[in-house]
Amino acid sequence: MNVQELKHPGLKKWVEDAAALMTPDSVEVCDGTQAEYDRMIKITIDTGLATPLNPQKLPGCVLFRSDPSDVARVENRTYIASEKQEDAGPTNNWIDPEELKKTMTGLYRGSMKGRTMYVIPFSMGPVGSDIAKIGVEITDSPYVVANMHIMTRVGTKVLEVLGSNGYYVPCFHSVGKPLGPGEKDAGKWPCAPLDKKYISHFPETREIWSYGSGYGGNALLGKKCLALRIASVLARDEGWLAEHMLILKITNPQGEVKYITGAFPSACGKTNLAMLIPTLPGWTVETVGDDIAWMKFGADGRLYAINPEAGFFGVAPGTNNDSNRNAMETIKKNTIYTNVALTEDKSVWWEGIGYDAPGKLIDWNGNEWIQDKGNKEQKPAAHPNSRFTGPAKQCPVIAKEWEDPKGVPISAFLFGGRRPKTIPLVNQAKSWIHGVFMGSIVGSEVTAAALDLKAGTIRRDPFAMLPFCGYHMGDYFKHWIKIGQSHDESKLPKIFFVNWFRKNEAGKFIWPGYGENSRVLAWIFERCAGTGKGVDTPIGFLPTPDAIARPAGVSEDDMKEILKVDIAGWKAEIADVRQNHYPKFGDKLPKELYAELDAIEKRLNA
Ligand code: TSX
Ligand code: MN
Repeated sequence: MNVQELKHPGLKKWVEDAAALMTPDSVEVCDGTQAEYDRMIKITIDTGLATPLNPQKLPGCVLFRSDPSDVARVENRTYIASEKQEDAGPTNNWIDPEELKKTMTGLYRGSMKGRTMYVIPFSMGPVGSDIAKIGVEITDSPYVVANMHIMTRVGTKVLEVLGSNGYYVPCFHSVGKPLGPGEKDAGKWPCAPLDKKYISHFPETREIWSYGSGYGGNALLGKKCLALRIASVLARDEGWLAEHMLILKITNPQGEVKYITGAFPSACGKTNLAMLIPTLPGWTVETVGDDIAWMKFGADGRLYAINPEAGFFGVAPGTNNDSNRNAMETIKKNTIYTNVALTEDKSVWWEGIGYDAPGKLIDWNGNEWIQDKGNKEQKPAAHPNSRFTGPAKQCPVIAKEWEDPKGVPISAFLFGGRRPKTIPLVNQAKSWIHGVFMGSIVGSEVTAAALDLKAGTIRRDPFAMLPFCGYHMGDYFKHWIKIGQSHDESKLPKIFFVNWFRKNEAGKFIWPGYGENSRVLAWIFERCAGTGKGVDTPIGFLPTPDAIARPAGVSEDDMKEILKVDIAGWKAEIADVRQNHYPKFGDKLPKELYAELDAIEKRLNA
């Protein structure tokens, strides 16, 4: 479709103005068809950016290798350009919006020369759902178009809902690599150097401007930029929740169903939990979403969640048939792989795929790679942040209601992190405000894989939203508190803190995790149903010793250890929150949370 055919005058003008600035060779409006997807993939193969994979083993799959400088989200180049700096808060980068637009307009001038400008109308959430939002992304990357086809709902059906004057979030994206006459990408991933990359959000005008990166959340603007950073602002203003949460459906042996959402910092296995295969007989877990939940109140006073996405953009390394068989099944066809290793028979391999490298590989840099298990220094064949982009509908356990436009009613919120000590296996908040407190102190052990000097320390990531909140985190906490104050608490989800990552003195994991987590989910289900047995403690409700059946390999003493209140550990936790964590948010940290801190401390001292 061409620009002249657009029936929305505002959208047409916005596209024309963008084209005048970015001067692409041509402009195309995406229709969302399979033919369009296939054409995008063909273009990337013809320019040497994509490698088709073995059609017998991985039908409809391709592999991309990005530039080594363009492999992850760039937090230090991500901006919340609110009018006032205090509205972005101390945990976001801020630039005056006028100044930032001036700088970026300069960068966008002529940035699409030699390329096609694609206009992608997309819906976050089922097309036409009351909870869904429409965005339009302008991009010069066919890789982005193809990924957006999988991750969102794209095309003509979205333009139909938009009509001639519907609202959309405008999103600019350019890889920032104009082409000279006759120049081609010729196998080189296009992007701009780090100091020219900008991932910018304008919360008052609800605009997203991205420049210089073609990778993941920097470039697929529906995901972190729209569905979290901009949506969190909309949610604050409109009284709903846009959260970094998985959504799962759990069914007990009697066939009763509950829906649970959960927020976890990165590297805690959120996607694995969303697709978990229960070890508990008779229970089933199905997937509604693995990353983002948008939740609004229904007429019945309950909170209903939709997954705004249509696919999974998951980390490949560590994904295998034991950690996540359902993800492995999902990505066997029609999947885009980025920065994983290529095998001789044109299949894929990554560290932690569950078997040794089958012969000579091409690593994510495009170099020959032969596995040397004796060499601890060997660089990985797949980049640690390599990804698959797979359609959610291909997940064997996708819940039948995953695209229900009214969403699914949520019974419980989970918060969790990697906490080797102190934090018990599961702990239920005593009240909404206590749960908000739990969310506000979420933290996770920094793993060695992050190549971080702070490995072994706890990094706090409240609500797993620190990199994804489009406004001041203190105001975000206040928004959660207000939700509790303005709704019937008996209808709100119950809040739980979970920790699959407790270690013993020898540094070994005590809890087997994965499918065995179904034992914990079952207790949470029963607590929501009013049948689960719990004991009231200073830190919340813990399961009674017999409430969670012990899995094989976990001794009675182990179970006691991970379900007790570690008074000294909690006192240290409280002190750390008071001295090091809450002060980060300045005077916008709600007084209700300090009161909660005081109350827990008092109970621990009693
Ligand atoms: O995803 C994980 N989950 C959630 C699963 C539904 N992981 C992987 C985290 C990195 C992404 C886990 N790792 C989990 C877990 O529950 N638990 C652990 C820790 C662990 C690792 C290995 C073992 C046990 C626990 N293996 C053996 O005991 C043999
Ligand atoms: Mn995420």
